[in-house]
Amino acid sequence: MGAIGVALFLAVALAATSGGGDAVIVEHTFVVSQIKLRYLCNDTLVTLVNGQLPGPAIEVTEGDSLVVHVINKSPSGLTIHWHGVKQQLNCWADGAGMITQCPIQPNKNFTYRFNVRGQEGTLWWHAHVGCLRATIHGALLIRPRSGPNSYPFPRPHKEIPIVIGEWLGMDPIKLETRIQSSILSDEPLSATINGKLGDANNCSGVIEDNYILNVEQGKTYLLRIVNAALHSEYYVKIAGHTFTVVAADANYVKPYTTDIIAIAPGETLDALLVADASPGRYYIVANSKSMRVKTRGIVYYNPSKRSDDTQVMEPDMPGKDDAAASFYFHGNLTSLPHPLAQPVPANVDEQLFMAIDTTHMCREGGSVCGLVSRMNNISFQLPPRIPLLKAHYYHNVSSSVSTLQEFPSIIPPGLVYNDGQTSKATSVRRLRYNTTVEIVFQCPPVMYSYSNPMHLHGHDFFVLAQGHGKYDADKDMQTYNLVDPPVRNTILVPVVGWTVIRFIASNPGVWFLHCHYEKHASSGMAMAFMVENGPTLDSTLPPPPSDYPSCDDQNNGLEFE
Ligand SMILES: *[C@@H]1O[C@H](CO)[C@@H](O)[C@H](O)[C@H]1NC(C)=O
Ligand SMILES: *[C@@H]1O[C@H](CO)[C@@H](O)[C@H](O)[C@H]1NC(C)=O
Ligand SMILES: *[C@@H]1O[C@H](CO)[C@@H](O)[C@H](O)[C@H]1NC(C)=O
Ligand SMILES: *[C@@H]1O[C@H](CO)[C@@H](O)[C@H](O)[C@H]1NC(C)=O
Ligand SMILES: *[C@@H]1O[C@H](CO)[C@@H](O)[C@H](O)[C@H]1NC(C)=O
Ligand SMILES: *[C@@H]1O[C@H](CO)[C@@H](O)[C@H](O)[C@H]1NC(C)=O
Ligand SMILES: *[C@@H]1O[C@H](CO)[C@@H](O)[C@H](O)[C@H]1NC(C)=O
Ligand SMILES: [Cu+2]
Repeated sequence: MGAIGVALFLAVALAATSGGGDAVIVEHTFVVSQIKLRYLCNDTLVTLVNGQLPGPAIEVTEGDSLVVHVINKSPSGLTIHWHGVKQQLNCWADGAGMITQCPIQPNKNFTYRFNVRGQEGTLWWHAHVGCLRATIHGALLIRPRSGPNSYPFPRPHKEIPIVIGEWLGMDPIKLETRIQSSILSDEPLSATINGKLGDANNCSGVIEDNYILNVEQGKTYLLRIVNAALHSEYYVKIAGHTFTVVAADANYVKPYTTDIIAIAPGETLDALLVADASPGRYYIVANSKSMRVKTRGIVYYNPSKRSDDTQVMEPDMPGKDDAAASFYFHGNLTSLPHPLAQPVPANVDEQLFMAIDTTHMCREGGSVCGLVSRMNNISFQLPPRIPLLKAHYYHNVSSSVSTLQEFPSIIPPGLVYNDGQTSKATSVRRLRYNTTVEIVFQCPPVMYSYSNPMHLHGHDFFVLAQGHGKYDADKDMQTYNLVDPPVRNTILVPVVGWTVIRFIASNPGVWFLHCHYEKHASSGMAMAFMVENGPTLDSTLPPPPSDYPSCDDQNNGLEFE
């Protein structure tokens, strides 16, 4: 741990003292093991990194290199995905199970090595095998190289990670089996803020701990908010306060002041909180948009002088299934001009229409039922033996991935959703290097539809427009924001609606595109882009690292057929 401490100290010291400095190597060791946690009067065995929930927050300065040693002492195979990190020419370190690598098997190690370049703000890391990310996740904070005075907003007094999670009351490994065998009614027992359930939960008279945020009156705090939950979008409010959102998915946005934050699984937000209310106690509440679960913590003013008998102020929350606040929240974000920002590509090389849906289906006369999710009528299946990236690198995808299918570019209008047969396949789409891709995501334009947080690995994208109902090119193209669209890696496609994104496929490798609701992803709402090499050495994917996990000894961790 000594070396880790020194590396962290150096990174922080450089940022704080000089307005600038050299990139350093930030090193961490993640020991993954099963630990019993006691919540709601029950000891529950869960898989954790370094015994922590959430796992350790990683702090770097833009341009630093990260070295993370993962030592797997748990009984399941796993990978760690660095959610939102672009991994330019480094797809091998993306950590998507069976897409970029085989899981790190029990009693094996693997070291992730990557740079964090051209990105500032909040990202996160999580396991990317089955449901393990329910308890294996943490924040990744990226500060500007030229110091905290170069934030494009007033320098905050403190920076506070706020990780929203869900307490399932069981090991996520068990949950996975339950999803596969279509026990779909499982809801989390509670939501969590930084691992705390909060005082709205109790069992046998024992009240759960609150997450406590101590503030000094008049000071400004930068909340670095991550939705690490498996199942739901959350609304976040603090009684008596507003937020100023300044970044989303590690891209700056024009300051947007709001009393409510909407954050879907996979999304991250940076928001300023000014402690400008009268001294007292205020609940910070995170409510699921679609389920009954919630959690709350407390914002304490001047805690040294606090008297605990003051009433805690509560915010008014939107009702269950209120989708409007989320639609408007997402629609109100615009990008901020900044040296790290890229121009919006004006011309599109390839336009893809992606119909995303999920349905409960029974086979064999109703005896086998389960959730089936699809993109353009194909339910994604992970390759069973060889990770796609490895097959791609050695140019033998078609011979080594028997479940392969080309992802269809367009679905005939009117034929988007059906309750009949669905093919299961490893659907991939090849893209020539530097192709500008535009995607229209369409959720079912029918009642009982779901929103879907779609996440693309290895690239950020411009969010050009969103709308309700069925996408209509003639009409809806007029609404594209080509001036200051927000740049993200995850976007919530609204319920009964659509979203249009655009990106340049400038990173050779295999990049997963999937819904960040666990039930949707594990039942097939996914596909992968295979981005070819460019003409030069600096547009060519290098060979795999020497300790790239082997798949030969694979024995568990991946239940997908
Ligand atoms: C504790 O776990 C047991 C067994 O899983 C379950 O029956 C019980 O309802 C749980 N109690 C609480 C308070 O969650
Ligand atoms: C994994 O890391 C641990 C701790 O650093 C070390 O003792 C062990 O030898 C490593 N195992 C392998 C297979 O590299
Ligand atoms: C415990 O929870 C129940 C159900 O949510 C609630 O009615 C009760 O008031 C709570 N008790 C305490 C002491 O908070
Ligand atoms: C921004 O939010 C307001 C309500 O808070 C809403 O009326 C407006 O339509 C939103 N703008 C967009 C572009 O979604
Ligand atoms: C794929 O290519 C690699 C490297 O050339 C080779 O070792 C492997 O046997 C090939 N697999 C198949 C199924 O062709
Ligand atoms: C969806 O795929 C199934 C199985 O391949 C096929 O039978 C069906 O016609 C397809 N439906 C549409 C709308 O394309
Ligand atoms: C890729 O696109 C970038 C910017 O659009 C351009 O500078 C570069 O030359 C292109 N590379 C190739 C190989 O086309
Ligand atoms: Cu989904």
